[in-house]
Formats: sequence, structure tokens, C-alpha cells
Amino acid sequence: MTSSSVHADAAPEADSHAHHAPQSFWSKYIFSVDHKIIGLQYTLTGIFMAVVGVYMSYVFRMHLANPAAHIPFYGVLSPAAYNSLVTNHGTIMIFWVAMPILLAGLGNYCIPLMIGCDDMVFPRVNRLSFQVFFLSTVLLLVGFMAPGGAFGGAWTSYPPLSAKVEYNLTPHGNVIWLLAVALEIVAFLLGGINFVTTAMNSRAKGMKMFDMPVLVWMIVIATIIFMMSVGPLVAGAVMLLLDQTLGTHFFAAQGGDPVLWQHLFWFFGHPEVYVLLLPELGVVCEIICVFSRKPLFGYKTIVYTTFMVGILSMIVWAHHQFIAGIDPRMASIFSLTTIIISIPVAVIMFAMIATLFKGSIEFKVPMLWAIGLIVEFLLGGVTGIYLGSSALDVYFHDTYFVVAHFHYTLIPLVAFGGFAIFTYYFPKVTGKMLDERLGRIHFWGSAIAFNFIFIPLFFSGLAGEHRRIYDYSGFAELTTPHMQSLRTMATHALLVMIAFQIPFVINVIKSLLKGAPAGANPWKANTLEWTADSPPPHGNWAELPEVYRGPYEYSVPGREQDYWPQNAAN
Ligand code: HEM
Ligand SMILES: [Cu+2]
Repeated sequence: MTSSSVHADAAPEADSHAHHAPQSFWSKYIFSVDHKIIGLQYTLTGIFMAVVGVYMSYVFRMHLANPAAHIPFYGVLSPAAYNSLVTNHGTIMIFWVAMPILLAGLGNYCIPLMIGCDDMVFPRVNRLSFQVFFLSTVLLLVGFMAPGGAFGGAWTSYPPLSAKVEYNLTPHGNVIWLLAVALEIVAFLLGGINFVTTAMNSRAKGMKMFDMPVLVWMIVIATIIFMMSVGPLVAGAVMLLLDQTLGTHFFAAQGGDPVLWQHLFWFFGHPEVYVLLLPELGVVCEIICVFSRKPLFGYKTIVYTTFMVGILSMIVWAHHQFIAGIDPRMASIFSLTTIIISIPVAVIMFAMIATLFKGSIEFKVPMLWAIGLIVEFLLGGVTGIYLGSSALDVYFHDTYFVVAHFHYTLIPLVAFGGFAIFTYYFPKVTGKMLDERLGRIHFWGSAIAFNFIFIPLFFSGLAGEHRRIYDYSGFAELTTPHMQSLRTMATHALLVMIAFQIPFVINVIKSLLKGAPAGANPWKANTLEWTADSPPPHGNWAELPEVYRGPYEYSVPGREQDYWPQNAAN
């Protein structure tokens, strides 16, 4: 293992950072090859798209609470616009919010800093990955200006609806949507190459594989799952593009099979949720050790179990096809694998909870979000057990119970996890501390409101309310006052959750302008990123660190300080 300044795609003489420190605004911020800047570019684009995605949910939730009424800051929502808002809300939240913030942004900013090297192995490929991602973002949004409007065939893009213009009525939107998603996938493949090669080849002197922080393991395993599951989807996307543009029949009844797309999509789609879950479990592990001053319980068990999750995540996908006419014997097998995968996830959750046991816990804001994620995600996960049973899914499939279930897993990851990352690393990225009081108001307001958005939707789903329906007036049992009150409660809770983002925005602006200086290690943590300056300079350290121990030596008996940084010689 060489000490760690290897840049395969940079000219050799440019290796010592003093030489190619970026000079102009353009080379420093727009065309940067610095992993930290690229990480922030992904994160800021993701935050912008989160605003777009939440705005879309605001519009269609307002419509559902008050059908056909004028919606403030939008107007009256038409059926076609409803379909394209729901479709692009889902697409954006998964591909343009969760992926750039939880994987690309976090991975780019943290991996080199956590393993003690100056940058990714392929900095220029890294820059290209963001440029392709940015292009895919612009392309997706251009779809809204296309004649006929943006694609409205659902984020799962099932044919024949997605393949035939006479069905989806968006002649250009459907092709633009497909190309944007395909480009986004290319961007993450390019980025993923860097994550795996850098973690494997650029660790600091003395850092063995099992000295790496769990967050790095989680991001590397998530990247491998992504790379292993995305191939069939890319092939499927090419076939769908041919069906859309050249009228081929890959997914049409004449000689093709629409259910084939469902398998290709979910062979990627389900592992994708673990691609989003694992980095968040990594962040939570880091935060709970720091704020309970305890070593991580079962470090190696967590790493091995995560590999298990990775393998099992590849063999559960057909639980999305329980009612698509697949052989019931196959459905039983996928019911079994779906139930089994909850075991390793539970093992990791229990190990995290065991870490807290007898800890001297400090409920700082990052810790509140981390604990909130564990609680809310567990609630969401448990409701998945019902849906994993092929018999029960006959009733639940495509109802709001499903919508509530996956939001109870995805929002804890994206929102609770996203804010945990933001509040934990804000001091490192900016050199300033956030205001704790405003942080607490933001946390409690958002966390409570979140539950009141989706709890009513479990009940409306139980009562048979289907998803993706613009107008319920045709279904007498769905327009009772009770059902309408559930819809209204969900929408009002969303408005409350949006309102509680105001203290967060005030906190960020106030702290950027006059927050207390953070120093290198405000949380007294052990991992290497907290040994670099805040913010870290280009190249991260003047002298690359050397590692003498694992990342979680907290409250070691006999030591005066309750933390022991990995690079402290003694
Ligand atoms: C404040 C936050 C959010 C609210 C209020 C919200 C609300 C909703 C609602 C009500 C639907 C169903 C619409 C329908 O079927 O008619 C929906 C669909 C969806 N949401 Fe969200 N959502 C939020 C955040 C998220 C996040 C963070 C993600 C993922 C990371 C996400 C992913 C999805 C997906 C994939 C769909 C399915 C879209 C489709 O049917 O094509 N949502 N959302
Ligand atoms: Cu699934």
C-alpha cells in the first residue's frame, strides 16, 4: 500500500498540490477537480432539486386536499400536469436528490478526507462525472418546456404507457425523460469508479481495511451494488427508447413483453433503495459514536452484514411484480427473500442501538437527526413486511399504503439523513458552527410534521385509496368525509413541515455570516477528516497523516481524553 498521493489521470509533475492549486474562479469552483468542490457541487444541485421535488409534492397534495381549486404559487392543476408532477417528483427525489446528496456529494467530500489522502485517484474523471450529471439535470428540466409537456407515465416508466405516444401523450417528454435518466446513470458510474479505486488504493500509511471508518465501507458497498444492478436497466432503457422512437416491440404485446421491463427496472430499482440506505447507516454510525463517546458496537459484524445486505438486495426485486401475473411459486420465493433481507438490516440497526447503551449521550442536533432516522426508518421498514407477503400485496399493491411505506423509509434517509450530514459536516465545510436552538426547532417541527403527512396515508391506503389518481370523485367509497379529512390532514402537515424549514434557512444564513468559529475538531471526533483544517485546503493536508489505530477509540480506559484520533502518535 503506497502512501496516498496517486493521481492516475494527472500529469506526473503536477502531483504536489502547491503546483496545481486552482487560481481563477472558474478553475476553482466551476471546472474544479478537487473532490471537496465536486462533492459540494453535487450536494448543492441535490438541494436545489429537493426544493423542486417538494414544490411538486406541495402542488399535487394541495390539489388532493382541494380538488380543482386554485393552488397558491401554481394555479389550477390539470390531469396531465398531475401525472407529470407525480412522475417527476418521484424521479427527481430518487435520482436528483437522494443520489447526489447521499452518495455522490457525501462520498466525494468524505472519502479522501476519511482515508487520509489528498484527492480521488481520477480527479478529471470525477469532474466529468459531475458535468454529465449537471447536463442530465438540465435535460430533465428542459422536458417541462417540451411541446406536449413533461413525461407523465410514472417514475417506473412501465410500457406500454411509456412506450406509446398515443397512450402517454407526451411525444417529446417521454424520450427526454429517458435520456436524462440514462445520462444520470452514466454520471454515477463514472463517480463510482473513483469511490472504489480510491478507497482501495489511497489509504493513509498505516490504515488497514478494517481501520477505515464504516461510512467509507458503506459508500463503497453501495457503489458496488449500484454498478452490479444498473446494467439490465441501461439495456432496458435502450430497448424502450427504440420502442418509443422506432416502433420496435421489445415491450409491446406483439412478440415482446411489457413485464420484462418491470423485471429490468426493479432488478435495479430495489437494490437502489439500499444504495441510498447504506451511506445513511454509515453516517448514523459515525454520529452516534461521536455523540455517545462510545466505540461502535460490532464494527466487523456491521461490515460483513452489509455485504450480506448487498447480496440479498439483488434477489428481492420481483416483490414488485406480485400482481403482474408472475408464477405464484416464484412469488413465494421472492416473498421469502424479501422477509429475509430485513434480518441483516435489523442486525445493523441493533448494533447501532447497542452502541448507545451506557454511552454519555449528548443530544446535539446531528445526533437528534441520527436517532430520528433510526426510529422513523424502523417504522417504515416494519410496514414493508406486510407488502413483502405476496398474499397481502394482492390487496395493498398500488394503494396509498405503499406510498406511505416507501416515504416512511425514503424520507428518513433523504431528509433526516440529509440534515444529519448537513449539521454534522457544516463546521468542517464552512469553519463555522450552526445555532443549536434554531437547529432543535427545525428538527422537532420537521420530524413531528413528517409523521402527520404519512400516517393518514397508511389509513387511506388501508381503506383502498389508490395512488396516481387525479380525481377520486368517481369512487364513492373514496370521497367520504372521513377519506377527505385524511387527505386534508396529510396536506396540512406538509405545509407545516415546509414552514419549519424557515428556521433552518435562517440558521444557515446567520451562521455563514457570523457563526462561532468551528476549529478543526469541534465534535472531538477520531476520524481523519477532523484532523484537517475547517474548511480543508486544496490537497487537504500539508503533510498526509499516518494512522496508528481504528476510528472508534472513544472512552478508552486509562486515557485522560475520551477520544483518540487515528493519527495521534500516542
Ligand atoms: C415532503 C416530502 C414529500 C411528500 C409530501 C411526498 C408526497 C408524495 C405523494 C403524495 C406521492 C403519491 C402521489 C400519487 O400517487 O398520486 C408521492 C409519490 C412519490 N414520491 Fe414522494 N413525497 C415527498 C418526498 C419524497 C422523497 C424524499 C422521495 C424519495 C427519495 C419521494 C419519492 C416518491 C416516489 C418515487 C413517488 C412515486 C411517483 C410515481 O408514482 O411515479 N418522495 N410523493
Ligand atoms: Cu422493492
